[in-house]
Amino acid sequence: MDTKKLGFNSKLIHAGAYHDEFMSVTVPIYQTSTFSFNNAQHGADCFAGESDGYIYTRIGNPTINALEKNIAELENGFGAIGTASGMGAVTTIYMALLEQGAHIVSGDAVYGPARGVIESHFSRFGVEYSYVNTSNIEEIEKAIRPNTKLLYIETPANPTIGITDIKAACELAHKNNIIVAVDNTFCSPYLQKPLDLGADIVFHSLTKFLNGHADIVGGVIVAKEEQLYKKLRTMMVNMGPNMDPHQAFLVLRGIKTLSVRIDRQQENAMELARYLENHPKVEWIKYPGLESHPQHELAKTQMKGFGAMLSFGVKGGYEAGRKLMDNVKLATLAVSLGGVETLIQHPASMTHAKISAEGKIKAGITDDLVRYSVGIEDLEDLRNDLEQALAKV
Ligand code: LCS
Repeated sequence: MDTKKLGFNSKLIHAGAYHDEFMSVTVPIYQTSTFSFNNAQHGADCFAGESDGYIYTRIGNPTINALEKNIAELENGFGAIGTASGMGAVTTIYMALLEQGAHIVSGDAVYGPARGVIESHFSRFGVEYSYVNTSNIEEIEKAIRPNTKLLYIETPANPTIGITDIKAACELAHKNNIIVAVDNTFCSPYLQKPLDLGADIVFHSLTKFLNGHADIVGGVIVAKEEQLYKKLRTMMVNMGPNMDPHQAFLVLRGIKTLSVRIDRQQENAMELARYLENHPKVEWIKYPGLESHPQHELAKTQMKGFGAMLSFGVKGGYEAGRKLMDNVKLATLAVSLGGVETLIQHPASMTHAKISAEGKIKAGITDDLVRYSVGIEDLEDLRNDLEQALAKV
């Protein structure tokens, strides 16, 4: 069946899926490291790319391939590359596109290690970097140098929930021959399609919304065009941060319920954001669905929904935030996000701890910022949980 013509919810279930010789309804787990050849010529043809046969799981595997095809269709890309983790996707992109002397312009509020690995490691190989507030297109423009090769955007950003105008950023980058990669982890393709807005690459930590059940770590890269896809795949195959078949199977299972999970999560998120905005002990809150969010209008045009991630500060700063985190009972104090269970964490001391104090201030990762990933529990229970915890602050 040509799944390309199906609607998004049908694609979630059917894109990339196939039936094996036993007509299994779900994609089986091909838990094998290697695949046999019919004869020596067949082996040579597979290596030469003249036969479709599988060779070795780092290079390709039917279960992983099913997931890659599924996500490539969801993101409207040419092809996808599964990786061992979201950071495996990030570093594969960096390795493929940043040579010695190249320059990257990146959002300053991005997942901490995506920034840390450039500042601490890629710099050792002569890669130059500028971290700017990509919500402000002028800041991106000012940072561009003749050797800028990659514009790296995360929107909504982790953990500030800042939003970048993907279309405007891509127009600017392309005028300067710069490739644009967008981290779509906070939205998933259900809420935002960066390739349709002009990006060259979109990638995810599958660990979050796409899998949705906090039981695997994984990543994926989707390229809009064949040439870039091949370059990224070659890098992944050579570097080795490949996905595992069992991991791919679990993501294929999780992805089927993506839209129903996110519908419920963002419904809860909107109500909780309104509740927190009106709470006397809450100093500030950032959620794209609130009129008070500085890029609310942009969010309305770029995103299909406002997502399930919110950040807020409690009056009394870090100590008050700690009190809140120590007193919630239903929300779990843990890093990661996007699963069916509600999680709460403190980025300045946890996920973004490695960014310098100065870098954190510039990026808006304040000490009082508490990040809250909304799950699919009953809204009343989540509100009551926050209410009793805030009462103790
Ligand atoms: N991109 C974003 C936006 C992320 O939030 C994360 C992980 C990654 C990439 C990296 O993916 P991973 O390798 O973990 O699959 N974010 C985390 C977080 O906020 N808390 O714990 C992990």
